[in-house]
Amino acid sequence: MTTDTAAPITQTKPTRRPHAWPWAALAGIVAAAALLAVAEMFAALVARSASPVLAVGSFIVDIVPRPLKELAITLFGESDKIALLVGVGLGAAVAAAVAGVLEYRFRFVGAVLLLIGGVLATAAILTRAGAGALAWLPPVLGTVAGIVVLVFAVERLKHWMDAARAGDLETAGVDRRRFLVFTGVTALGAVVVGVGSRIWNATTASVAAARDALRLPAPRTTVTVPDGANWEIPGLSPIITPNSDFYRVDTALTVPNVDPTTWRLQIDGMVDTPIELSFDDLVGRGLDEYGVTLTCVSNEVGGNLVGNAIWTGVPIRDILRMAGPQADADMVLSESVDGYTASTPLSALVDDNLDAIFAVAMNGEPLPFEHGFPVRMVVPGLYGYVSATKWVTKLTVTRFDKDEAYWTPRGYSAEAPIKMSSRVDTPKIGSPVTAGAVTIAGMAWAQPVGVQKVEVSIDNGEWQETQLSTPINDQSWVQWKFDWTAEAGTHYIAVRATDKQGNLQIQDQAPIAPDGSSGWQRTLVTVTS
Ligand SMILES: Nc1nc2c(c(=O)[nH]1)N[C@H]1C(S)=C(S)[C@@H](COP(=O)(O)O)O[C@H]1N2
Ligand SMILES: [Mo]
Repeated sequence: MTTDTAAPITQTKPTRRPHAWPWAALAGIVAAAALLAVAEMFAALVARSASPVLAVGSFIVDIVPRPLKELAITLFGESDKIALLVGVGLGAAVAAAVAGVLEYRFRFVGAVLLLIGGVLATAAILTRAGAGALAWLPPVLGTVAGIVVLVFAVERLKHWMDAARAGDLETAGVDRRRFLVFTGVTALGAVVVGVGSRIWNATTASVAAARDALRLPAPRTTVTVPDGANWEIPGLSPIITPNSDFYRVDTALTVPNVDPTTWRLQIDGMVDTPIELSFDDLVGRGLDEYGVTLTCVSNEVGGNLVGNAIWTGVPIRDILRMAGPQADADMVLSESVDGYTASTPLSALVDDNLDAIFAVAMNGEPLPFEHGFPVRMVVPGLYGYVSATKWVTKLTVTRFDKDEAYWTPRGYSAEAPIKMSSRVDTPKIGSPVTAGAVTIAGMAWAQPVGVQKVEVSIDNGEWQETQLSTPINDQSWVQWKFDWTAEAGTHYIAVRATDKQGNLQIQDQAPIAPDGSSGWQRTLVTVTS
C-alpha cells in the first residue's frame, strides 16, 4: 500500500501562475472610471458645473506657466483644450492603475489614494467660480462609488490568485470569471453612464432654449457697411467676419451657460452707489450698433486671431455713471461668471469719444454662447484679454495698484492697447500663382484712430502705396489691395501700415508677450510661368 504517497498526476503538471499586477491595475482604472461616471451622473442631475474632469482641467489651465501654455497652443492649436483633457485623462488612468496595484499589495492603501484623488477633485470643483451649493455632492458620491468598486474588485482578484496559486484550477476559473465579469460590467456601465451624462449635461442646458426665445429690441441706430468697403477677392477676408468664422480665445473648458432671465450685472468697488442690473434693465436703456474689430494679444504678425463684427449694445460709460466711479479710481476689473477677470483703464470705459459697450448681439443675432452670451464687453483699441470679458457679470471699480486681472500674474501687461498691424491674405505661402496680373491683398487695423495707408514692398524694392477699401469706421479694419505684374520665380512681399496720426507700424519684431506682437510681415510667393 504505498500508492498513497504518489502525487496525483495533476500536481506534477506545471501550473501557469497568472501575474496579478496587470489585473490589479485594471481594477484601479475601472474604479476610477466608476468614480468619474457617478460624479458626472450626479453633476448632470444636481450641479451642472461639478464635473471632476473639467474642474481639474480648468485648475490646470489656470496654474500652468505661460511658456507651457504657448507650447500647447503651438502644438495643438485650437485643439489645445482637447489635448489638455486627454492629458488629464491619461494622468488619471496611470494614477488609478497605481492605486489598483497598491490596493492589491497593501489592503486599503489604493483606496486611500483614490480618496485623496476624490478630495482633490472636490477641492477643484468647490474653488471654481460659480460652484453651487450642491457642488460637493457629485465628487463625494463618485469617490465613494470608486472606493467600493476598487475594494470589491481587488477582493475578487485575490480570491482568483489565491486559488490559482494553491493549484485549485476549478475555483480559480470561477473566481477569474467573477473578477472579469465584475470589472467588465462596471467598466461598460461607467462608460455608458459617464459619457451619456456628460453629453446630456452639455447639450440639454435650458439656456439654449432661452437664447432661441430671446427677442432683442431693434437697435435705434445701425451701422451701414458703405459701398466699396468689401472687395470680394478670392483668399481675402470679408470685412465683416461671420460669427461662425470668428476666432475664439478663452480659458473656459466648457462654454458657460448663463440664463439671461437670471443674469445680473453687479457694479461695486470705488463707486458712490453700488448697483445691480438685470438683462431687461440693460437692453431697456436702448440698443445701438457699433462696428469694432476685436484682436487677441496672442495674434502673431500675419496671424488670424482677429475679427470684425457689428455689435449691438449699450455704452459702458452710461452704466458706470449710474454707479458714480470715485475720483481716485483708475481701473475697472470686469469678471465673468466663470471667474475670469480683465483689467481695463477706467478712462477707456468712460471716454465720450470711444464707444466701449456691453454687447448683447453680434452681427444681428444674440451673442453666440462661445462669444459671451448673454452679455460681453467690447472696447475699441484694447486687446481682448484686457477688455472684452465674455459672460460678464461684475465690474469692480478699483485701482491698478490695488487689483490685478487673470493674465497679469501670468506674464502679460496690465494695460495693452492694440498695436497697429497689417497682413497679407493673398497670395499665400505654398499656393503658387501664375505669372501676369496678380492681386496682392490683405487686411490692416489701427484701432482706435484708423488706417491712413498701407504700403507693400516687393523683393525689398521701394514701398508702394496700395488701395484701401472704404472704411466702416476707425475702429474697424480695412481691406487693402495692390495690382502686381508677377514674373516667374520666388518673390518676397512685405507690408506695413500707417495710421491716421501719421504713425508707422512698428518695424521691430516683438513676441506676443507681454503686450502684443509687432513687426512688418514678409511673405514668400512662388510665381509659375
Ligand atoms: N470670460 C472670458 N472672457 C474673455 C476671455 C476669457 O478667457 N474668459 N478671453 C479674452 C480674450 S484673450 C480675447 S482675445 C477675447 C476673444 O473673444 P472671442 O472669443 O469672442 O473672439 O475674449 C476675451 N474675453
Ligand atoms: Mo486674447
